[in-house]
Amino acid sequence: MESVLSDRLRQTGWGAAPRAVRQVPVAMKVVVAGGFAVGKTTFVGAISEIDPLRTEAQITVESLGIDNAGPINGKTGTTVAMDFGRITIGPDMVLYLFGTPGQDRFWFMWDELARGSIGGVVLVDTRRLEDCFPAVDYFEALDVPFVVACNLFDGVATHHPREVREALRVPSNTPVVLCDARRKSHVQETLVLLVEGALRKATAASGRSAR
Ligand SMILES: Nc1nc2c(ncn2[C@@H]2O[C@H](COP(=O)(O)OP(=O)(O)OP(=O)(O)O)[C@@H](O)[C@H]2O)c(=O)[nH]1
Ligand SMILES: [Mg+2]
Repeated sequence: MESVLSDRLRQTGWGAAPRAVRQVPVAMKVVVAGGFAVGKTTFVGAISEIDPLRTEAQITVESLGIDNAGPINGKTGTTVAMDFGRITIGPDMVLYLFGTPGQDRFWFMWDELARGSIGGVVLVDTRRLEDCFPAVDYFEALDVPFVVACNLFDGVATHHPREVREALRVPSNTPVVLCDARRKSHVQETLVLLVEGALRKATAASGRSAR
């Protein structure tokens, strides 16, 4: 993560900025959101360098007809509070990942998890696109950068990212990418895009306040 991220930041010219202008927080918090069973816990677990903290509860028969995991069979647990993971990016930079619970009855947790975050990842199961609308709306309302990551269930892209972008009508500066949440390299690339977006936004804001 460290080398990929620092290489990419150099390409964007970020490394050339004077330290005083960078205002990079020592700890960056990222929220991983999306609908029920879109792979949020899997995403955090694929990259966290510590054993991720998970708050999974057993799915019971009472939730049948309430929690719709769509075509995903065999899901036995669901996040009821959050997932937590950590990635060290450099000697003075750490990324903390917070995965949200996916079921709408736990949405009250989102504000707590999002407080102080640099932005978010919206994981999407393109077979249930509408399930990600609340997460997209949430980050747009917060006005923080986010990346839409279409989870490649069964390694298959059912829709082109361009189609997903059109369907979600996300702003043109919001990346829409394909991402297998089980693969560390995919998760890493998604997070690099998010951090780049957050840094661009911070640079633009510091430029405005300097004027
Ligand atoms: N084939 C495939 N399966 C995946 C992928 N990502 C997640 N899964 C599976 O999909 C199921 C749901 O994944 P989770 O990571 O629990 O999803 P979640 O979004 O955290 O679910 P909730 O917390 O209940 O909302 C699990 O059985 C995963 O093993 C993927 O990229 N491909
Ligand atoms: Mg989960």
